[in-house]
Amino acid sequence: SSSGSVVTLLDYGAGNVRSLRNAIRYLGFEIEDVRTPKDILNADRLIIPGVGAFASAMDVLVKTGMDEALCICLGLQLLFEYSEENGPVKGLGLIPGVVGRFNSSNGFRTEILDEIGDRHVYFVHSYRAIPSDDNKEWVSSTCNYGDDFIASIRKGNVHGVQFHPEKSGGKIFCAFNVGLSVLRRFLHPNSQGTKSPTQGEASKLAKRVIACLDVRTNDKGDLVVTKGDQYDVREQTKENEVRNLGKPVELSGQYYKDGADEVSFLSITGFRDFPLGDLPMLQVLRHASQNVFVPLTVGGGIRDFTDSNGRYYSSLEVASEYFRSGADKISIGSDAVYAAEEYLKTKVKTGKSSLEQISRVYGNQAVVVSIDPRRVYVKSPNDVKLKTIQVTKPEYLKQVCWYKEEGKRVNGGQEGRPIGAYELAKAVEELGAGEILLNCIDCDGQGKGFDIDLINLISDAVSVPVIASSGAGAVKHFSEVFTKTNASAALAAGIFHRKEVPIQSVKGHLLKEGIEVRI
Ligand code: 1PR
Repeated sequence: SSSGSVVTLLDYGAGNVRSLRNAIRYLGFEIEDVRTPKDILNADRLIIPGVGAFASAMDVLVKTGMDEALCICLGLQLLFEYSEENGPVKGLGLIPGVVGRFNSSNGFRTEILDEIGDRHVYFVHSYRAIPSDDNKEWVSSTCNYGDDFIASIRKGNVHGVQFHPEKSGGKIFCAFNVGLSVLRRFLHPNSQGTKSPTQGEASKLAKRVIACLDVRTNDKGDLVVTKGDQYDVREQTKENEVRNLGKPVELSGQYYKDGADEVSFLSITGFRDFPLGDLPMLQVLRHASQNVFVPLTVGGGIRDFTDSNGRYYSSLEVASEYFRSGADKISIGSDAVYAAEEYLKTKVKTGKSSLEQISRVYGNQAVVVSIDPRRVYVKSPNDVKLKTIQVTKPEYLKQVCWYKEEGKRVNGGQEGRPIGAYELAKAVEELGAGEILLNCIDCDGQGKGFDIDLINLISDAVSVPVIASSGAGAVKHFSEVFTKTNASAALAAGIFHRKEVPIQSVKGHLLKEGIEVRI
């Protein structure tokens, strides 16, 4: 190979680097992995992915001696002096400033961003670096999320972006892919691109539309996308077969082309036996990540396992295998319920739950907790110790209910737990969840709209982003959830699988209603 088409990649073993590799190859480059610090010094173009958690990344860089090589040539956050994430942890110290936790965009002045214009890029991070007098010569763009944070840096031939170029996919096959343009401009510094006329306009954080694929094996042993009514996925026929709505890889590719901001795969039988034995699901991720350049989340069965030979696998190993196979985020259901129950009982964070461990190594932003509540009506708020609400839905007006967690699966059935969605959400946030996927069993598959009461209850209680899920049946349900609640994303399954409402129509409708979305 001529060195002109080679990119050197420093893969320090955290997060989803597979998608970045796919994107670089897609742009026609070959990848050489850094094996020794020398490879860094010899590199023409070096890419350091920024995925994962600060402390674990620095740990690897220091142990392998890469940190010193990196200080000579040069993920954005690692370049700063310190991070508060699991810390303070010392960074590479190239840029003055500290990376802290969070409590859209303007003024670009770096040419790798020249083609972005007013389009959206994809940020997924719980910590951020703040612009200051000390680092202003580095800062090339900032964004606002509560306060101003650094979106990109640039000095000489060093570029850093806080967002994920490989995941900021516009429509790759037809129009323009924002994220790939950033990567391309870094890799070919002199490439010409058309400048967008509307550069530099401030924009808000866009609301996300997420397509969800509930995946399981059917009775013939094939992995299929299925969909339940209030979580019952079997057809109401004599055969009682598992409803089959298509193939996971094909459908995820379709949803990406249709403009989904993210795609989630939930393995709903939770790999009853052994998740790493569930190779088809890992294959699904590997194949999907070749063509889908928006974030992929995978959930189901993330917990500690002992296989039939007595070998123990930690939930962290299970999650790592998903990240290596192309997942950007993992989603935990049942195991997070256990962890929250234990935490509420003892008030002690052991650091040992899957939720705590995975968020420590891969960062909070990579860990979603899926909550699966069902309404329980009571006569008065005094009847339960848990948080109750007055229902505002016309058919149940003024009744009092609480939301019982039912996602916990035992022998394939559902077992309710004596914990409310509200208490669960607050506990998992403290334990490290970076995002909450809020389902509602009553609304699932009903097409009558999201449970606005529930979504308000939870999104007002936590400061992490909440994904509203269950019940979408028409475009108006999406604008309703975004105008009446603080949800930052809305997820749907059935209407997309049955092709009743294409994702483009949802986005078109939201735009018309004045709601910011990525087009
Ligand atoms: O407990 O960590 O093994 O994770 C299991 C995961 O599987 C959880 O995320 C749980 O939500 C999910 N799950 C378990 N059983 C079912 C089921 O359907 N029988 N599916 C299930 C969850 C619900 C949503 C659905 C929305 C939107 N699926 O994801 O996609 O309700 O549907 P709609 O737009 O058609 O209304 P663990």
